[in-house]
Amino acid sequence: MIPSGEPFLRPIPKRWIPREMTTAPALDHSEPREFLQRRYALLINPFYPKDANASFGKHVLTPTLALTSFAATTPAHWRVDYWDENLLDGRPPYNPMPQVVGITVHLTFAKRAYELADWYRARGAKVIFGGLHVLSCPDECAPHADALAIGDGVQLWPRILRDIEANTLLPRYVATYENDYCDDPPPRRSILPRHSFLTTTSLIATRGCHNRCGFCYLATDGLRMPYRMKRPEQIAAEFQADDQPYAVFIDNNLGSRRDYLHTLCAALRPLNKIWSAAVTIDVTDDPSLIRNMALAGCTGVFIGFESLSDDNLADAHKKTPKTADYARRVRMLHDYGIQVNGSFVLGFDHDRKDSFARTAEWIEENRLECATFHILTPYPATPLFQQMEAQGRILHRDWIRYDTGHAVFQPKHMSPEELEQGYAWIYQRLFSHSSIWRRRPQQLQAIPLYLAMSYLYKRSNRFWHLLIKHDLVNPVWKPLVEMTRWRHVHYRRRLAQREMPVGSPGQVVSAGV
Ligand code: B12
Ligand code: SF4
Repeated sequence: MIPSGEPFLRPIPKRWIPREMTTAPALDHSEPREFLQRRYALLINPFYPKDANASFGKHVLTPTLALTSFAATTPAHWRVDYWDENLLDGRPPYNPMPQVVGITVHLTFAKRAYELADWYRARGAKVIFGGLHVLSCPDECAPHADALAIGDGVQLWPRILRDIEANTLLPRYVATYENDYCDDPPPRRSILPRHSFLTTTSLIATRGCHNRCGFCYLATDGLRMPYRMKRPEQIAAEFQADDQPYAVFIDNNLGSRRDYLHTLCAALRPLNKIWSAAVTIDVTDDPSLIRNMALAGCTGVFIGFESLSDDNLADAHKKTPKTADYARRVRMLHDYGIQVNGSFVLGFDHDRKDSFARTAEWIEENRLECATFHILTPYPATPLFQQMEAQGRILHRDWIRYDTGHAVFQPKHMSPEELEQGYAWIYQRLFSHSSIWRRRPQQLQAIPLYLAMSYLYKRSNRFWHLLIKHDLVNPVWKPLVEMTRWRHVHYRRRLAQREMPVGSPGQVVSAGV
């Protein structure tokens, strides 16, 4: 048993972090205007500082689809390029100067997005902003952009480019998420650098979620996102076309409609590939679904347990099974060879100083292969933000620290500093040699791959920036992924022949974001 005071026995030393992971590349303001190339659009994912407590590996697991999804609607007579500042290749290109710069904006990198936008606009490019922060704080974003895309970029991007060509650009474009999702083209993955990620196959089959937790961005005021699904065959075709062994579903909750997930699994099964996805724990209500997921190649799930307190979950309006039943449900996933990356939110109103030790203990007892922690963060325009603001508990609006690694509100039963200390402690505990070992798979043959993946993911922060800079992410990860796929294909053949779950295959590839 972990003593409940352990997280607070001594200050947690600050972890070493390379400069590239904390500081965006400099922009040269004396740079003269370059030749502006008409019908050239540059799409940018801006830099954000990384949290030294968590794995740097997660940032190169799989790319965001924010830019590739609407890039697919770019007319053929336009050139379109992609630049992700987090891949450590320096600042985005400017020679030739793009006619249009499209930037995705989240609150944690809003400041960087504004810097980039101001720089490109001063040199003649038209800057278009889209993304979550544009939706929640349009008035803050507006002065830095020529136009805002509020909502679904897939519908808006071709209109915006048409208006730019006709010189009739409007300051705001709005689209909801209520159209038929099957009509969206597949994301344009060909613009992504293939060596820079564990896999370029980020798939998204559905948008929305049957829940509306008060802290989730899906509860943002003005965001209407009914649950929409693509046809399973569309998703299988995308997976096949990208020619990677492993895909990460970035859906908010792939398990929201169980009938849909059954049919999706049937479409993925013949591919003989592996994948992971975020689902809610209630998928385990239907054991036949878990079996079908395993048969279709699911090696891992990312589950937002959020909290081990039923009171916290009720306050957040999360419809979820009782926490006392979580352990049985985790076992069910493990029995089918599906590893569990648990996501936990720290700092809810019923959390006290002992909740860090209790959470760590539960994770170790139940052998969760991976765990991700988030300090409760009231995102602007969500019910949680409104509630905290009404109670006078918001400490500041420095969005860069709204990254779930900082306490930005006054917790109820501890100080903000104690919350941050508990957060740092729990990561340190779960990334320690002893904790990794305690959570090893029960099957002996699965241990070497588990250890290789755990050490690469959780204990290699000293090296990640080098792997990223030298384009080694995919080459280093690939053998582990291929081995996992190979073992999984054999595992599912055995599983298909039996009624009951069979042992565990190598549970290697980490699912979560
Ligand atoms: C993939 C992903 C990641 C990846 C890549 C992130 C990156 N920026 O490179 C990784 C794993 C690295 C990651 C890390 C983190 N993430 Co993340 N991540 C996601 C995830 C699962 C998918 C994003 C995505 O591709 N969505 C699908 C696209 C198609 O939707 P979209 O982004 O809304 O884009 C559409 C529109 O907004 C619009 N659009 C967007 N940009 C633009 C730009 C233009 C010009 C136009 C015209 C339109 C447009 O068009 C698109 C098509 O409709 C989302 C959850 C989700 N399912 O969306 C969380 C999410 C974005 N992440 C989140 C968080 C909190 C983080 C972390 C801070 C967590 C952590 N503590 O480590 C980190 C750090 C990132 C940071 N500092 O911002 C939160 C953000 C909450 C908020 N309000 O800001 C989300 C929403 C998860 C959640 N449920 O809370 N993440
Ligand atoms: S279950 Fe997850 S994705 Fe769905 S509303 Fe809650 S936090 Fe958001």
